[in-house]
Amino acid sequence: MYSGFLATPPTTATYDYLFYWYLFFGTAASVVVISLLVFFMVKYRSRGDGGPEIVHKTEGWKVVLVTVLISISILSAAEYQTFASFGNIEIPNDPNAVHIGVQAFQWGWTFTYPDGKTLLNNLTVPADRTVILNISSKDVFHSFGISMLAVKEDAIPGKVNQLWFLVPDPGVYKNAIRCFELCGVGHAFMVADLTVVSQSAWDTWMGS
Ligand SMILES: [Cu+2]
Repeated sequence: MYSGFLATPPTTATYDYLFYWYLFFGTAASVVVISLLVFFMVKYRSRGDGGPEIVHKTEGWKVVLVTVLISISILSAAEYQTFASFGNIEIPNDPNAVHIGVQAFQWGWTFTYPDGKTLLNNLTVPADRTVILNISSKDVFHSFGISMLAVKEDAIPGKVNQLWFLVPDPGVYKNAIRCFELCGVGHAFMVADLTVVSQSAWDTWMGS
């Protein structure tokens, strides 16, 4: 949950939007299908020998055509919504973005800032600014994730994976970051805090 935020971070908003879109059409489709099933079960239930004769009022191909057209429309719209969202998921081309290095290890996280400073298990970022993380691992496979921002990326030795996010408002989020790849006995405790500071506090810290 991200209920602590005043404004919804764009990464979370993207996934929420897609989730509710699929939830709406998935629910609508199930309501139509289950209603028809129940309706026909009742209408054509066994009445012994004295039941009404079954009459086909519509030619079969018309029903098939309409069903196929409706299915194609909904699936095409779903595909469009999904691909349109990719623009918010891919790493943005933002010259003002802050790049931070993330090194996973058994069992914790080292964050390296633009000025060379490093912090252990504390990711500090400026509010309302694009943050791009360059994620790698010192030893085994790990996975870096922040559930409330709906972001996650594998941390692989010898490889750098990127993810991005933006948090609109300052705040401290305890244990918001955790490892999502079983990596040894310390895995469950492989957490870190996310500290979001104002732009001026960030500038002061970077200058110090
Ligand atoms: Cu782990």
